Amino acid sequence: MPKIVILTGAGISAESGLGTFRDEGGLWARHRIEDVATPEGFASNPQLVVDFYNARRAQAAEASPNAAHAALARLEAEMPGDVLIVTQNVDALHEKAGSQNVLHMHGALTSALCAACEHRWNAPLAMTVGEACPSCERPTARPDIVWFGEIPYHMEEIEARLSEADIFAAIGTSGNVYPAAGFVQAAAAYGALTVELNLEPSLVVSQFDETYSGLASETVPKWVG
Ligand code: BV8
Repeated sequence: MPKIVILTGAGISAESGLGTFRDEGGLWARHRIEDVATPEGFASNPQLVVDFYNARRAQAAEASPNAAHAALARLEAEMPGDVLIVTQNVDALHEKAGSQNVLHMHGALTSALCAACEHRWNAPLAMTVGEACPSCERPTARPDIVWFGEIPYHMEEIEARLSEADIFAAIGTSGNVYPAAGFVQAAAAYGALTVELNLEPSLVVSQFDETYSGLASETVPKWVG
């Protein structure tokens, strides 16, 4: 059975009603990245950042997976152990669709992190500034999100799985953000077949062997077969 690594981005959740980042009216259109997705932004205005993620957490909690998430869950069920989803998304739509092998390289809205002792716990729907860590009791709770300038999670495992991949697919991502946008180059160097499924060509489309343009809810079920 081929080993498949699938990178997903905000575009796979767009048809579930969750905003993307760089499309018209996307999340970054309403907020400067520096203000809401950097440690400096959190340090200078924690309330703005906590409110930003509380709003997204509430929206994500209400969102349902779409046919693209469902198709990937079916693929994993048909090939147990051979499919890994590496998502840049912080929503839980892959898990809601039934996927079990999911790595959140940019963190997760459902998780809170203690900036002092690195304890993690299930985030309340609405976090507050200066919330106490349930472990060390210091007022150092923050969203468990990888901000710009911070090191993405699971990088060693991701790199190991890319080196073994027979197929690497990128779904719903613009190829703006590294190191995720560099995964296609790594997978190709290891000999994987590389496939992009996106509404429009990404910034790294030229590095893919195959590309399928269109809505993820249509292209992904067709690709999965
Ligand atoms: C790091 C937080 C060091 C959570 C996010 C070169 C090398 C290394 C680093 C850098 C580099 N150059 C610059 C950097 C630094 C920086 C970076 O990449 N900056 C960019 C802006 C230039 N990277 C970092 O800081 C990263 N850390 O590099 O540490 C390091 C490196 C390697 C190893 C060890 C240490 C940390 C980056 C993480 C930042 N956090 N999010 C949150 O708020 O959500 S990034 C943010 O962008 C989200 O996570 C999001 O998922 C991600 C990527 O965006 P996309 O998912 O692609 O979303 P976007 O809107 O851009 O695109 C949507 C796409 O979907 C579009 O193409 C659209 O056409 C398509 N689409 C829309 N609708 C549909 C659709 N497709 C199909 N169907 C549809 N219906």
